[in-house]
Amino acid sequence: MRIDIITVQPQLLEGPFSHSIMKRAQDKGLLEVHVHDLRPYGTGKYKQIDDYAFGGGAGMVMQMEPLVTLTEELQAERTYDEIIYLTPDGEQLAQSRCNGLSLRQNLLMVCGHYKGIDQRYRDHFVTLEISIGDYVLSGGELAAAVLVDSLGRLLPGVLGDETSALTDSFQDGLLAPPVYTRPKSYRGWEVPDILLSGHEAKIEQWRYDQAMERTKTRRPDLLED
Ligand code: 6GU
Repeated sequence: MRIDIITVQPQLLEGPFSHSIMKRAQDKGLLEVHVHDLRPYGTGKYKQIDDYAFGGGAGMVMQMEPLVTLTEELQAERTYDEIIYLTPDGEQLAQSRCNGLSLRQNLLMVCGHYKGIDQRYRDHFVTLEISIGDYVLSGGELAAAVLVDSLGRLLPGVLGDETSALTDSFQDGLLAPPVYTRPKSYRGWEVPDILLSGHEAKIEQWRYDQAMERTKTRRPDLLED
């Protein structure tokens, strides 16, 4: 999978993909992330990329020209399966969407800043709008990082068996059950006996029951359909 990201804050996207699992995914050639600074595509002496909103009101709006120039430069090199705009008024990201997107080859992500981007770019270039939750971030970069991470870890070969994405919370529609590691007893706090029993079927049943119980109390909405 190749992911291109358009941003006015490329520094914000330097860290997240340079470590741990995202780094391994790239080292193995399974994931390529290319961050593109929008600023050089700005117009005039000051490389302007934003302007006042028509109709007035506080906040600047990212202009068409720089975004379109960079987008079309990238599109000349490859066809994107989706052009994703990260925005708090987009579709709320869920695991089902991550699973689907992880099967695509080329994704272009566009990070907004200020009051957002000119609606005409959304109308004519963007194919999917994603939010990562009901709260407002100062820009789309951290949301893009979340999306890239959630996709990268689903690519075949990125996670080993021991960290398989199949046992994640949400992957089967339930929250994950509790987990424990050594020591068996810590300050008198004990690991549940069943996990030490060696009885695989009973352990599986216990985990399922725990996952169901957690989901019922914490996220009953997940059980609704
Ligand atoms: Cl994608 N962008 C911004 N700026 N804020 C957000 C968001 C995205 N998702 C949740 N809040």
